[in-house]
Amino acid sequence: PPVIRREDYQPFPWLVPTTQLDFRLGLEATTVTATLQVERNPAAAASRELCLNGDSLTAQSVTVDGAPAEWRMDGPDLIVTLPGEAHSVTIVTRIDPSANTQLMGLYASNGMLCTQCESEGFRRITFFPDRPDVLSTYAVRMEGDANLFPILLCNGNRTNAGENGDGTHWAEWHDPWPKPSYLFALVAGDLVANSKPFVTVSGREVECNVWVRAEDLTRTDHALESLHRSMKWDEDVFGREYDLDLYNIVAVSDFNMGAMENKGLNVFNTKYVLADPDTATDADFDAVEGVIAHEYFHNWSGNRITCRDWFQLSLKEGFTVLRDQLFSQDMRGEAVKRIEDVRILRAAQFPEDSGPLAHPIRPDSYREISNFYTATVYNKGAEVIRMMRSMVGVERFRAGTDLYFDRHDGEAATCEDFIKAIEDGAGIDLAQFRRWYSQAGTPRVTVSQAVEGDTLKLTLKQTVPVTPGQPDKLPMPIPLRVAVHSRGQGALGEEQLIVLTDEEQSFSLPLTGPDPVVSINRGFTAPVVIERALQREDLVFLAAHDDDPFARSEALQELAVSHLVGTASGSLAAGEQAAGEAAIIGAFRSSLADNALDDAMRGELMVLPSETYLFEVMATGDRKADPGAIHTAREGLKAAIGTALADELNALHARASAVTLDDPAGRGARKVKTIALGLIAAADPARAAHLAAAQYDAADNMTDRQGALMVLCGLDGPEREAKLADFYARYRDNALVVDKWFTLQALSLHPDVIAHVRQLAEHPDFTMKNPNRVRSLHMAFAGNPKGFHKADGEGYRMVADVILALDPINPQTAARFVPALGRWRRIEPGRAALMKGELERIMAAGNLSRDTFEQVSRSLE
Ligand code: DPP
Ligand code: ZN
Repeated sequence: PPVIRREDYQPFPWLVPTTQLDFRLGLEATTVTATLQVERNPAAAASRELCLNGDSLTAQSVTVDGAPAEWRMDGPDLIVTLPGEAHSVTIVTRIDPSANTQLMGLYASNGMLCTQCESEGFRRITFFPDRPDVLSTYAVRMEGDANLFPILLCNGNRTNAGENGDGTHWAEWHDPWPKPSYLFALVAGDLVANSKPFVTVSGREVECNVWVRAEDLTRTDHALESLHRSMKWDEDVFGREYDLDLYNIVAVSDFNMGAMENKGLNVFNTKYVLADPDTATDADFDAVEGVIAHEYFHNWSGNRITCRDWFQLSLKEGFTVLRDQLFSQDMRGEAVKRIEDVRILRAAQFPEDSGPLAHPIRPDSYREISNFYTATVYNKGAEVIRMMRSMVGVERFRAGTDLYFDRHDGEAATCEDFIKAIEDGAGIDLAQFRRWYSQAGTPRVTVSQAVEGDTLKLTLKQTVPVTPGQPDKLPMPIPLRVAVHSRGQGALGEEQLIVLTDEEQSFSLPLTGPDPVVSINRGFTAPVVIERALQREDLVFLAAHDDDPFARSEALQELAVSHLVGTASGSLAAGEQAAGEAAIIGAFRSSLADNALDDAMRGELMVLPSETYLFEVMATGDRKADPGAIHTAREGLKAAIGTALADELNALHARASAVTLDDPAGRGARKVKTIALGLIAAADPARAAHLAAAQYDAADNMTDRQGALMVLCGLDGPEREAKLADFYARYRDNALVVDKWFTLQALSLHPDVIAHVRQLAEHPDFTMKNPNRVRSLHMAFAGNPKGFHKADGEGYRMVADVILALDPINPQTAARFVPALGRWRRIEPGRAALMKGELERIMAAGNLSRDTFEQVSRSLE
């Protein structure tokens, strides 16, 4: 497959001012008649040929201005010869939605028809210039069986509808806003809506609907309320008002991604719509709210202003992730949300940035764009824009985004356009900052300090690591919020923002008293790794006293990371080992006793660093990660905490168990309850099994029930089997909860987890055709460090088998499994050879999709 390069961008020679689509819908045969009004693009090199992208399509007929046209195929694409300046091109295609297992284009799901077009799915529906810089106004007519498809939905507004009198009916839709093809959507099915109007800031009433299958209607209130909150927030915080009179959300159970921001017709994975306390956890509720917000915010950052080409993906995704993060911070509390977001960044993006698939947030080349919907483009992209915001402050940032929306409304823009608008609107020079868009790799900042009179001299040194294709790196501006506290006096210093721009630079900061302790990268102002040798008592001081709650949790993480990596690499002296453990236990004890903390924050302080992140830290420089040693060290620490703090943890579990479902403090209580249970389980499995079974039986909500079952899944014993069976029997008709049942077993700490996963893959409810189900079992397993990294390579083999089996069915989802194996270079030699061997076996199988081929070949380079 060819490599596509950012620098090769050329505008399309033709404009397509309007597109008329006519669908004769059927599950097995759908006929599409597309009429494109085209005219020469004065801004592009002239061409007599119109190249229309296709993917697995055959043209039934092609006419130009009503007469048979001169056309030919060029691989999958259709080339029409056009003599004049402006023409009407009509093409008829026929597709089989029921055979579409890739879930790109038009496909059948659960008896309904729906679409997914981003990035290049529209070309599986009809021949079209399927690129985001070709904006067109769409008019659509849909016709189909009135029984099978009582509801017919498309983008924009419904302009007309009627019955044919033969059991079929039709609807016409018009979207007044020009859009790229990837934002097209159509849904036809037997659906019901939960509706509630939203009145915009200028007093317009918007009909908001959440469409689901009838049996799911009772679980849609949270999504609808989340939509309303998002609409209000975007008006208040970014000055963005919704621009149609209708906003439809449809929940679909077969979906490759989380959700899709199609204009006026969002299509969602059911996982991010349906929620009630009996079937969804508190975390699920938060995820629904976050994804609803994300897709809504795309209406401005993505739809009104879209991307010129797919290399600019972070223009809409990085910015929209930042917007949804800020929204969730406002809804649920800033510190806890920030801690969660940084945890995700470290677990998902840092490994990407240090591995064979590392790429800048604005990539330079790709073979298959689906592979670039990554944590780098999304989450690091959000961090990069967040840094701009931190440097200029909230008000000037708003001036910058106002200018961006104003300047580029209706355009297909570039990341450069965004940066320029922030520069001009916020009044900041971002010349050097642009390197964050072009350089991959997580910068490392080493910190040293010296007292000089009444100031502290802080010396910072940055290195941006070598990444594939980028051997030489230049220094980048790194904004860091810092404060200098005094451990001697217990005094807290004032916070200020410093920006490291050189490779090495010193800053003079005021001292607050003796024994200065620097609190740095507060609030995680920059997505970097801070390297410093802080004394243990300094970290303990920060963990207990820092006035920035994020910095408190960071100090505890730093304490745990250095202890666990030291333990795993066997580099700690015996005294060090015991002292480190005691310090962590002490910090946990303080968190448990600190009445100023609420449980939501207390819970964050009790989460140990993930094994994935510990691999990252252990595999620094020439050192390799040893997954087995890390797992043992981390479980050992959990057991030590659980043993030393048994009374406190039991008391916490009891206190939290007494809080009722609707108590405002209930969420926090539910969070610490299960965390406490996990620590008790590491120390005293029998007691934990008893407590977990009781928590399971008493549960009046999914958070408690799932938490109890998660702990039981890692233990051996009769409670495990009994509660797993009960859970399945109770929820077998609810696909999203059955997904949880698969996931809990695939993620478990149980020694036989691989055998369990093998059995579950044979379960009658398992299918490779449903991405949620595949993720619930196999993706969960690939994220289970204990099972996946089993020393004999059985976990690797199992994941490679999944990739090979899934690739012909759903290449996009199959390729998502490759990065787990792709990390082999950073793992100890024994496992590395096994992982590499599996990648080679996949490569040797041949006939791979473009998606999987690209990821495997990059992983072996
Ligand atoms: N654009 C979608 C999203 O990020 C993904 N297809 O919301
Ligand atoms: Zn998005």
